[in-house]
Amino acid sequence: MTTIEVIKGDITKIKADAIVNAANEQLAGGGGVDGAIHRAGGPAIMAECRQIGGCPTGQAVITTAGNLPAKKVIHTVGPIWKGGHHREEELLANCYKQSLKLALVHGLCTVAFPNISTGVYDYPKKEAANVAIQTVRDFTKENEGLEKVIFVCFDDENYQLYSEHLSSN
Ligand code: AR6
Repeated sequence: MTTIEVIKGDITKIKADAIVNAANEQLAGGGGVDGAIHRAGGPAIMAECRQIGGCPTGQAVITTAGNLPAKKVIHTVGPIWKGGHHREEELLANCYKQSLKLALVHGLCTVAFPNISTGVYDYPKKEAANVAIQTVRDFTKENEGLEKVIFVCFDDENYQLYSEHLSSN
């Protein structure tokens, strides 16, 4: 059984086997959680991102976590919200699935996610929370080996959405 938890806070402070970054296709760094992870983790993370070169939307890659308390950073690229008819839901679900697959391949048992695509990429928060929770639940039912998945919410709105969803069913 995998425990699924929600907490409010800064993902760079989380001591999980892997934390997930909401990156862009160039793995070029940026604002939001991506900026926070690179700032706190130091240049070793960007050095590996440059070597990898990029990541398509809905896929995931893994690097060192540099100076962070986590062991690894999994970088995934969420979809930019374009109204909902551009495979956004499928692509966002893929982010969660591919990140968890990569964690399992690397023997990482605790994984912390930010609320991918709900910042600059503008995915509606409620819909994104539904996709994230459903996808993680399905994946952890079908795959053994993950001890804990933590949804790390930075803003009150996301924290409330996740708390309500996880406690109601
Ligand atoms: N810890 C946890 N969550 C955070 C943190 C933090 N330290 N900081 C922000 N968030 P965003 P996106 C939340 O914009 O929408 C970047 O420039 C934030 O409240 O970081 O997937 C990349 O380089 C929001 O709920 O990512 C890409 O170009 C969530 O993280 C682009 O933004 C995601 O917001 C990706 O956009």
